[in-house]
Amino acid sequence: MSECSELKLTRRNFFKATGIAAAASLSGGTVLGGLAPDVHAGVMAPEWESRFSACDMCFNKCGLIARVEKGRVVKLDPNPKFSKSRGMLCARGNAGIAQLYDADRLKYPLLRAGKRGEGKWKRIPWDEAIGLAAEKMKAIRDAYTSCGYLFSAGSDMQSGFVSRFAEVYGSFNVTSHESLCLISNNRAYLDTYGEVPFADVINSKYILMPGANRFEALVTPDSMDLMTAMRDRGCKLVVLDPRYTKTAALADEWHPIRPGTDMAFMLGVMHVIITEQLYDAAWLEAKTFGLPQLTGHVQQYTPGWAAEQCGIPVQDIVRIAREMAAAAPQAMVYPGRRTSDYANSTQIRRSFAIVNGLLANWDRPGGLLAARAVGLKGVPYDPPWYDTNQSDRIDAHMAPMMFDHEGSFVLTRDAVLAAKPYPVKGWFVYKTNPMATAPNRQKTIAMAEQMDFSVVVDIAMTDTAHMADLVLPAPSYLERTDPASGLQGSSACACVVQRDPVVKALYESRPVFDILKDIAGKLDLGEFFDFSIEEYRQKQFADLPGAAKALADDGVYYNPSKVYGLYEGMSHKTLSQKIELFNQRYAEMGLDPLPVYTAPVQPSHNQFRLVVGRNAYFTHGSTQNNALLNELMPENTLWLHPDAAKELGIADGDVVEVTSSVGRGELKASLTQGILPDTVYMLTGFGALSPGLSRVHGVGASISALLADGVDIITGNAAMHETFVTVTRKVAS
Ligand SMILES: Nc1nc2c(c(=O)[nH]1)N[C@H]1C(S)=C(S)[C@@H](COP(=O)(O)OP(=O)(O)OC[C@H]3O[C@@H](n4cnc5c(=O)[nH]c(N)nc54)[C@H](O)[C@@H]3O)O[C@H]1N2
Ligand SMILES: Nc1nc2c(c(=O)[nH]1)N[C@H]1C(S)=C(S)[C@@H](COP(=O)(O)OP(=O)(O)OC[C@H]3O[C@@H](n4cnc5c(=O)[nH]c(N)nc54)[C@H](O)[C@@H]3O)O[C@H]1N2
Ligand code: SF4
Ligand SMILES: [Mo]
Repeated sequence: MSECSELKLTRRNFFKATGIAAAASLSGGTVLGGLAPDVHAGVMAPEWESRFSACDMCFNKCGLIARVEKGRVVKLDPNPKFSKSRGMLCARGNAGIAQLYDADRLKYPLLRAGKRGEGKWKRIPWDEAIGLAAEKMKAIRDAYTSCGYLFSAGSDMQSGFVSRFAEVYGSFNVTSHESLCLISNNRAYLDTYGEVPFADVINSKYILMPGANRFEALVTPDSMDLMTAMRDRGCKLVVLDPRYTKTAALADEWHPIRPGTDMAFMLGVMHVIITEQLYDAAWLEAKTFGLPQLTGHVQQYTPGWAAEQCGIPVQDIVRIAREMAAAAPQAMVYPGRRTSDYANSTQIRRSFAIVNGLLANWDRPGGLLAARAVGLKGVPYDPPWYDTNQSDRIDAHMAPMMFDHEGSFVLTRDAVLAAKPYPVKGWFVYKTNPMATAPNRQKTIAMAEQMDFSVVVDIAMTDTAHMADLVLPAPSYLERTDPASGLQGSSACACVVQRDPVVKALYESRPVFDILKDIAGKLDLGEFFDFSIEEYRQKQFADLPGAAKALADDGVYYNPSKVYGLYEGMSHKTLSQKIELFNQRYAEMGLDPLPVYTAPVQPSHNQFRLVVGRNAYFTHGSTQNNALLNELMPENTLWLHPDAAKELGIADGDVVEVTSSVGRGELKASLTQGILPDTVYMLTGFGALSPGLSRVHGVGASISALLADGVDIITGNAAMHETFVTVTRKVAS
């Protein structure tokens, strides 16, 4: 085991390192205590307490230690025992305190009092709120069947309870952030390797990173490991991105690739590796399926052809292919994460997966690694059967290879708006904000408007809450008990984290588990929520006898296991039981079994392709309103190349109007050489509709109002980069 053993900080060392004189064990998950010696009085007075938790400012769940003084959190620090984040808490993680104590937080249950979206609310007591939610759920089920209610939950340790509730209530209609995020990537890797891999960044010698921005879009441990690998271990990083991101800035090479042409680049790379026979023939023979077909397929895709498509010089494509092959198997095409890009995203990601196959890096140091057993047990239940119900999800079969439990938010929304094949009239939303994060906000507004009743459980009056009927205040991660969650992260060990309250829940906030439990009770479904989260955790730990103690002592539990060679003697979960360069199932279904290139539609003159992407301060649409983080970037701007700006008579700082086929917005222009001349970019999460987000309401432009709602044709993943806009000057700077 590599990295686990590098973490030598023992509990004893930790106390020494932080100068803590003694440890006191306090109830409720307090693990470390600071006892300040009051020598004058001759007594030991407790001054502060430290409590373990896991950050929730994004999905990475970095282990943290909260310092609590007189019942208030005053500082958040990384938990040095939490190896997955390599002892890091990012800017957003540090700003968790500002989220906890933000004046914009929701405080009480609120019932809509004016027209939808008018912003008029009436404070109601919890029992009335629960009674109303249950009554409406019952009425909607009676009128439209259980599938008449849609459940949307974001990335969270309690989101599983929303799915559980939906299932026992009888609705197949559950969506999450994933179809706005990475399902085309998951599809591509599942259909090549039989599972979704983890990148062993720290041990890699050569990383080609197409369309991933690891130094701003933080993913642990990859972001930190990339820096360590480059700085200390001689790893080369080559970034393909139409924008000059922070990752591009720190890379050995940045190639501003034409948007939508990565598959051409990869096919050119395959052509070089195959025609020059730069691969490990014995390994490929033993582990992969379809090399002969791939060899025939890539003959047409010469590096010269690829260069014309993607705009990267032919000599660079050939050189990069040779360099990667020379570094293999400690070389990779970084799989990436968000793939809400193009109509052929699954096939684009298949081309990444296939190059990795040719590099023979599966299950080997510096390559792509299999998930390891974490050991948490599921807590099974037997949902009731409803005789009168729909037979499937509302978006079933709208794309050929959707994920059953997940569907597609964009396709679900289309089906709800068309009321086909059946009406959906209720919406329960937990910890996701599709008004800001799903493309084509007008359609999300229209969907909200046609609901008979919608409930949003959040910590803030987001745009989705703003358009709801009932808004329920949730406690933040520092105030609640969460079930245990298993985390993976290549060589950073398979581990388990959980959350206990660091401070008492503020205002009248209540966790979604309690809300669902109470509603279930009123719908005669109480037996499915007949436990506490602590009891649930005990069941999760049934096969992990040391977990509860490790979590109490260290804030994290590791389940050591082999890192490499997991597939020795094991077959892949694909039809051939090997890595499928040629996908047999796709062939059977009439889909391209090998990636076939189609050039993306180009923007016409004076049009730009709008691309999305994040920065290190903000999580999607949810931390722009954070008091500390908002100071770092109070508004979004439009990245525009100076040549394009000159033609349009736009100067840096001018207010411009941006118009797409679905909406418009106004924001300031930032002129930069760091973007291709036919491409523009802006950050998500600004231009909020809701006055309850006081710092971003009406500030900057909303990208979700501009993005067109195309989908990846195989999975139904949103395809946000298929949006063209025009830009005109409104007001000079
Ligand atoms: N700070 C921060 N970190 C995060 C998150 C966050 O919101 N904030 N979110 C987390 C989540 S959920 C996810 S999914 C990940 C996302 O992680 P990433 O996918 O790495 O994040 P993005 O910023 O979306 O980066 C995508 C990049 O692709 C570029 N791009 C656009 N079109 C093309 C193209 O055709 N080809 C190529 N090669 N590049 C293109 C964009 O300019 C952008 O820089 O980040 C995670 N980490
Ligand atoms: N334009 C554009 N759109 C995108 C992307 C992009 O790069 N650009 N990326 C896509 C990707 S990769 C993803 S994963 C999705 C993510 O999309 P979403 O899941 O919608 O992500 P967030 O905006 O982070 O929404 C999280 C919500 O949870 C709330 N919240 C935070 N903490 C708590 C809590 O403790 N309890 C409760 N109840 N609520 C809480 C926040 O206020 C916020 O409303 O967005 C996608 N949409
Ligand atoms: S990456 Fe940052 S925001 Fe995300 S969990 Fe870790 S510390 Fe929190
Ligand atoms: Mo994501």
